[in-house]
Amino acid sequence: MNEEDQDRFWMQRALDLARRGIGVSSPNPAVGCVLLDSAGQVAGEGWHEYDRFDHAEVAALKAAGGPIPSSPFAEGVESRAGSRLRGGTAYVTLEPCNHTGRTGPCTEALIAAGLRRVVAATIDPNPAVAGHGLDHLRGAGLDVVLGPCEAEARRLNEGFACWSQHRRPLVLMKVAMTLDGRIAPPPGERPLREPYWITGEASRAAVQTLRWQADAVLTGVDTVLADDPLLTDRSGLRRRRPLLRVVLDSSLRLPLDAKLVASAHDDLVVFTVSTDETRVSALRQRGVRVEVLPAEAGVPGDRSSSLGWEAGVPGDRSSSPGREAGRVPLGKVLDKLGEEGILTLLTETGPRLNTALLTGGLVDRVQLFVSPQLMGSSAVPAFCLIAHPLRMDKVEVERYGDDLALSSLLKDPWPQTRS
Ligand code: AOF
Ligand code: ZN
Repeated sequence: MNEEDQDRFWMQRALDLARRGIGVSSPNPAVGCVLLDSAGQVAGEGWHEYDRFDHAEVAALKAAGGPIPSSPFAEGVESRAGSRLRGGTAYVTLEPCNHTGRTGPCTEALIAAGLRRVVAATIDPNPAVAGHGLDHLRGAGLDVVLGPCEAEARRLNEGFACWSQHRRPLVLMKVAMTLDGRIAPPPGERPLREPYWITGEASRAAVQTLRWQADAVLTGVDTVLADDPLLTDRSGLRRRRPLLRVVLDSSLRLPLDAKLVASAHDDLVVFTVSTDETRVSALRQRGVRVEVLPAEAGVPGDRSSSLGWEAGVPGDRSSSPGREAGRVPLGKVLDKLGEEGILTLLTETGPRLNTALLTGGLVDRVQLFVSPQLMGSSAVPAFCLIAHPLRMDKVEVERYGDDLALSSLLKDPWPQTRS
């Protein structure tokens, strides 16, 4: 194996370790690290979990040689792990940090261990690091290689890349639809207040995985009225914070007996522009967090009522009071979720909100689950009138039973420059 192949081989191992951090590293990135000694043998492995504080590099150094005092790094590493690692190589899925946050700089720990070479899959998009970690290692005389398995490493931390630069979550729009772009039969031809499944079981299990990977899930009150969803993470996989369930409800139509409300446990937030104190306090009494935002005027492209499928939908705009009060400002919702350390927001909504999010240019990645069936034009569409046609690029295609899943990045959150 030449050196490039070896670098990719060990980086794949580091990526496997990094994946152990999914669900437990946010609001930090999921990072993995493999340390080789000078003979090319694995000396230590580690990954980052937020509650354990240690970054992947420090976790691996500890695995290689026992505990490392957080400060000063040099002493601890030198005495315990240093001899074995001298002349060795570190494989890290993200550029090592060189700043002091909750923990000390990983660059110093690696240098102190006597490593000769550091291979990083990608730069750290955090503006506090962004290339400086690698510069610091080079300055200390280490060989630095950047780029093996970069695409995979970036795919793993898209949410972190978005949030660390813009303090807004990455928006992942999930839609489960028919081949003709429908998400439910015409209103009146299905029982209301229970979910209607378009896709098969395998796709639905994949959606549970998406919820596990996300910090929050967003829906609109229309979807709650139609489906009465629970929106919990039932993947059974480990996570450190409950999935935050977010409902946009401009005029507070969320029924008090909705499953979402009944199951609220510090994990349900409703964003509204309504100042109806009675509704607000009824929800708050049931453990629902209600955030009242200033209203935004109508969203461009949201002119769906002429399409016909809305007749009979609960809360149809023509008959519902409070609609004219304006819309929940989507950008402000994202800012607020960003402040709370939400890195990835999964959306599972209906046509109006899907359209508003797309038209507002707020969607970063789309994931469409397509079921091989046709429902016809009277069924509920996934999208309303879209101002600018959307074309997916570099599509990842997966198959779940008879369904197809198409995933595509609309806006790459990663900085384009390499250090
Ligand atoms: C690494 N290795 O395993 C991780 C890194 O507050 P702190 O000290 O935990 O620092 C958090 C920042 O460190 C985070 O924003 C990101 O830039 C970087 N994460 N860096 O070298 C790791 N998780
Ligand atoms: Zn670090």
